[in-house]
Amino acid sequence: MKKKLALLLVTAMTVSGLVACGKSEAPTQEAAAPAQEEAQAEDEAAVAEDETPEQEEAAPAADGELITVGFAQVGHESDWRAANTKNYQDTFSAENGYELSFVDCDNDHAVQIETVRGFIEQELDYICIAPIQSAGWDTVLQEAQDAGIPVLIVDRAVDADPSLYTTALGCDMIAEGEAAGNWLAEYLGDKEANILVIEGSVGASATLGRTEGFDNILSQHDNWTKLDSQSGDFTQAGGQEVMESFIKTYGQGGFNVVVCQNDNEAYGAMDAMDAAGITYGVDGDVQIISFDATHDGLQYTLDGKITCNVECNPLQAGFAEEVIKKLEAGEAVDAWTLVKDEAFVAPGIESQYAVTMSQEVLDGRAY
Ligand code: GZL
Ligand code: ZN
Repeated sequence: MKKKLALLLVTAMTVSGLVACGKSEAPTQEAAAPAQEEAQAEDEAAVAEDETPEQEEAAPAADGELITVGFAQVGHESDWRAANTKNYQDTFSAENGYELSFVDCDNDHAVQIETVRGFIEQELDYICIAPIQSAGWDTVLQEAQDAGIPVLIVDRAVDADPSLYTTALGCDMIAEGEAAGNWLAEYLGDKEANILVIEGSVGASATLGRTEGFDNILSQHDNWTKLDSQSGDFTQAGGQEVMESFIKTYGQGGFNVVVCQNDNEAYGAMDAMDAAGITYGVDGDVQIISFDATHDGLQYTLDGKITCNVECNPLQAGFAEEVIKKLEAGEAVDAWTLVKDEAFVAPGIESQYAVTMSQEVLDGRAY
């Protein structure tokens, strides 16, 4: 795609919100819902479309060449990330008409900024960024815009003026945190909660949003106490390390809820509690709340080890491709697409906020 054509198209975008359900089958689009403030739509609700971003025939650029797409990925810290990476590599393949420049930025913000600068120097047609942290993006986004390269902010959000990028897509992390809190309130009734939180990577919108959302609910319960929160960096090792230090500090019986901001942290926390002889799960002393609802995370939920697991669907590349196809066709694009989430709970638990796990629910999952 010629640069100046891209620049022309980028400014022709409308703003509206599309909501894609995070279900295991191909996401469908429903009426718009309020999105994360970073990507707040400036316009009325979208006209919900009923088609989903299926894998249609290849999308060769107008001039027949492959469309070049740069993807600055967070890293390889979690199972969720691995599923998200595979989804982008499967979607932006040569047979689909793309040349993907994929860079694993290894959870290093400075590397990610330089990666984007490299994409700009290579004059790629499009740049996708899954931002490791929300802050520090204005300068390089301005450089991409000056170079006439449309930027798609994917998965996580940036704390930057939305006019600096073409579109944003991903989850409402605040809603995910609130879903966890609402379920806990329903589950506990008027019982007290002594809560430990293993947070995600420092400065990531997933961490900031899930923390904010959960705290919105926590503040409504004066018999809930957040004893401590530390970052486990979205990794299993991080989750285990933080849980071990929590156990040293608060000891057996000192806490009854552990919120892990992703499944890999939950696996580490379970290892630490096993080693300390602390029981968890529906028949245990400690209830674990996790996020991501990856396959293994939902297996643990089905097994009653993780009591509540809030989904975040990693299969989002179809929405990024949809934006690129529209830009290639000279169509206006949406300012944001929100991937709606749902939550899951262990068998035997009925909830207005979550789906009760079963083997068929697990078998029906796409990741
Ligand atoms: C959420 C995503 C988070 C996952 C983690 O959209 O950004 O990053 O929850 C991953 O597993 O590390
Ligand atoms: Zn989600």
